[in-house]
Amino acid sequence: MFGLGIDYGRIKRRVRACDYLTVAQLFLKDNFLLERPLSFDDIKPRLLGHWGTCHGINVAYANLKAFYQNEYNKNDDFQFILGPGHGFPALQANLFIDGDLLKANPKAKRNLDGIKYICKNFSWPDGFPSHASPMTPGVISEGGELGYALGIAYGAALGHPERNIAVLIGDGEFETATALSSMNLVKLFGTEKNGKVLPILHLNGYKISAPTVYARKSERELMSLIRGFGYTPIVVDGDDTEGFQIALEETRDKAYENPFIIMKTAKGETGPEYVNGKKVEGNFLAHQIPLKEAKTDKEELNILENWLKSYHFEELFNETEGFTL
Ligand SMILES: Cc1ncc(C[n+]2csc(CCOP(=O)(O)OP(=O)(O)O)c2C)c(N)n1
Repeated sequence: MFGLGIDYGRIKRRVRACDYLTVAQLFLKDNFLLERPLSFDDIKPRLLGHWGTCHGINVAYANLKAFYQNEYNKNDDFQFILGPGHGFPALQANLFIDGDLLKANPKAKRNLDGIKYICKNFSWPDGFPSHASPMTPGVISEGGELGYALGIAYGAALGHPERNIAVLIGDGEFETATALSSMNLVKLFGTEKNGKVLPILHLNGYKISAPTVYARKSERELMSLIRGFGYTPIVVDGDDTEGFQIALEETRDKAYENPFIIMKTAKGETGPEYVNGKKVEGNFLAHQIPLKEAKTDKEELNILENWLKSYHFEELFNETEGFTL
């Protein structure tokens, strides 16, 4: 399906590849392409990280990347600021797939050795940290302490009319005083001397252990709140790739003054639905590691294997051709 010069299927394939690489970074220390049945020995000894926010990051990044590569916008580029820096493995997957990580790190080759390297070294002493950090190419906001992403985005756009800054804000992060007060910056912007800031609120409904306030508001209430700050809210469903691309197109339309995207996903989407009888996908239990006992519990290991297989990574990468997105 092509429209706006964009291959929607390619965006979806890219999201699948990045989701796979995200889960592989969280869990695997071996058997990265699932060439044999997954065993306890393939699982990292200490499972760290945050899965729940990652699929949404992969969706937002893939859509932005495709939008800025389409034939109308290819002379432009975007800078991505990630509020929930705990979703680092997703950001890393995107930087890896695009070859941006390779520019900063010669070991991150876009082949099986590179996949091994990013997976083994995620959240590892002397390797990559668990959160976005200054060693991550392009990162100017760590996101470990939530709330600053929007303010940093305006700072980066200040005096740089050529910049397009897309900033992903968690709905939990959006409850902080810092994020909310940064919403007022839109009133100080908008001159020709500054770049464009596109906030994308990641409405996945949950923070660490509870629903977010914004998920408990009606869509009408949330949109009115955002309008009240001086933005034009545009709601997109993360699964609707065509809708996402149309929304990005609308952000270019003068009729949409100060566009603000609300991106809806289910927390932990594409991950396990239930573990030990408890709802995980679309619940706060997806926030960190959904299968904590995967190294010792056969049932959890099986769920992990099926989860990884569900992305059909073999259709997206092979050792001879590399990525075939
Ligand atoms: C200022 C601050 N308060 C609390 C935390 C602890 N914390 C880490 S992740 C998280 C939940 C974040 O929720 P959200 O912003 O919605 O991100 P997502 O659900 O996409 O992970 C919280 C509260 C933090 N990192 N920073």
